Amino acid sequence: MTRAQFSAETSGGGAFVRQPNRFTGRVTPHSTSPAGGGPDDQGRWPLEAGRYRLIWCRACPWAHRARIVRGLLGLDEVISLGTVDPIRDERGWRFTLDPDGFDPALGIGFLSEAYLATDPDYTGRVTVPALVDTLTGRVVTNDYPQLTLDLSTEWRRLHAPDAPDLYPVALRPELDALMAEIHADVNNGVYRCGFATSQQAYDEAYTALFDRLDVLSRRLAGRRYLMGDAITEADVRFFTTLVRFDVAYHGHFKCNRQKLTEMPVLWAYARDLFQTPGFGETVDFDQIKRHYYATHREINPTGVVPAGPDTSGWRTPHGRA
Ligand SMILES: N[C@@H](CCC(=O)N[C@@H](CS)C(=O)NCC(=O)O)C(=O)O
Repeated sequence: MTRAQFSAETSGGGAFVRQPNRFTGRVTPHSTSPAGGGPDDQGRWPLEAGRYRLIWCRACPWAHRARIVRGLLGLDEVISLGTVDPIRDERGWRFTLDPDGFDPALGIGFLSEAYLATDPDYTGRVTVPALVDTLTGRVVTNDYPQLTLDLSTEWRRLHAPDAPDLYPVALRPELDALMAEIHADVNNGVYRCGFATSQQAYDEAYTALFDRLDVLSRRLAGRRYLMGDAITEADVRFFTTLVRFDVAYHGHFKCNRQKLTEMPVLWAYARDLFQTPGFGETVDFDQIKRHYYATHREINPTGVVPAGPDTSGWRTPHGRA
């Protein structure tokens, strides 16, 4: 019998079906709770600078997008950052990068402590990103797609004066549809390739992935960013998968029709973003490789981490304008 990386999230046909997000609180200026209060009766937490903490892992694409959006919007001083080790042990994400092994703001050694403090019966995977309330230690949300959209919209009052509009109202219908396609075929598509336990499930995911990359490559041949002249949330979401493509997905997840470096438009587009303030400095290729190759033991039982590829090309001129 084939063993799945996450058996509770694998269908009878061998396809990877991602678990739903358990915590879906929202931080919003529309909360009726006072400052320092908990969520109101609609699950809305009060908007406050310095209160909430974003827990991320440098290796994780879903957490990485929150880290980038936070930076682009100038929320670095407003939402603090806790970073977990890319290697989990049997107790999950741990704060072993902090000097004494505890997150200094939350006082916990494992992210699971915050999940269980919020829901003692929680049995799903403990995931990053998570936005945690530093006053109570409770998880506000691990709903990664809503989290970044909320940073753009609900947190606007606390943005830097020159913050970009990553989710412009006029573009939302097209942007939402585009992001749904990118999620299904690319962001989650690489996981559907890597975690498939049947040939058919893998073949379907692989075909959808590269068909979508071909469509996006044609789109980006005629425009600098996915929605035109300005960076939007869609670019952030696409970037976090592209930047992991050659170091992790091409080999580890068998997404190997081409490497990113062999897809000229997408490679130049990804380099353009990488060299934009707020993107490249958040990327840690070493942690990305160690996380994927060393923790998914069902698909890489030895845990050996490859030495390559050479990533020096990311800083070479991209030629896009
Ligand atoms: N919250 C989502 C996406 C976030 C996610 O999968 N994050 C990964 C890291 S890239 C994680 O935290 N995994 C924990 C685990 O696999 O136990 C989910 O539950 O699938």
